[in-house]
Amino acid sequence: MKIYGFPLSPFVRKVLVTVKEKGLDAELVPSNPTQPDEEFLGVSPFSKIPGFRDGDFTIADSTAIVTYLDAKYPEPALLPAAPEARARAVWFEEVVDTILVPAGAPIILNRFLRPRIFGIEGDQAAALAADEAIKRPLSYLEGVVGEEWLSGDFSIGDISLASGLRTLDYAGASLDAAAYPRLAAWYGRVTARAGWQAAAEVEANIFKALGI
Ligand SMILES: N[C@@H](CCC(=O)N[C@@H](CS)C(=O)NCC(=O)O)C(=O)O
Repeated sequence: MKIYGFPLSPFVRKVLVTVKEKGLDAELVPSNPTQPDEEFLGVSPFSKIPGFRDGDFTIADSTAIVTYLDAKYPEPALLPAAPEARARAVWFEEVVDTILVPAGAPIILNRFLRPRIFGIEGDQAAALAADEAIKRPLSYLEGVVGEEWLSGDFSIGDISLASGLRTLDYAGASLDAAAYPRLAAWYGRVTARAGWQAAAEVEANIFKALGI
């Protein structure tokens, strides 16, 4: 199995954590979506990370990859069987992918990627506006997070949200436990899991190898 991309991307991390939660292994192939090589374009035709290969099968998009992984390697299930729980797990995944991550993207771009990776000044006004923009999805999530997981058993919703929050950590926008205490407690539960820790180790090694 191969995952193409960098785990700074919450979408790449989502796939990596999914693989580890299922007790599987995958090679993480560093791939730059702005400078795609042929192998990467072969699995991700629009040059987005993550791309994925399992034997002869290739697919891109984290949601599509996780859907494949959960069907092919069903234990433990990360898409719940009950219709309501499954729908809510996908809902939380989508809240992160389409609302929280786009709202927080200027924080990553202007406080991490531009100054630390591209060596150019970040747009601080854009980052400050994004600090405000992420409050709405975070407040919503604070209001709905339960005593254990987001949708019954641990699911793709939990993985997706924790992956998004972890990316914000890199830009110094870590979750404020005073403002979001229930979410912070839930994040602690996710990051204590063996699957998360195994993925975090892979991620740390990549960042170390890149000197970041
Ligand atoms: N819906 C896609 C989103 C993938 C995506 O937008 N990845 C970003 C990195 S976080 C990317 O490849 N951006 C490069 C570009 O758009 O050129 C997924 O879930 O995989």
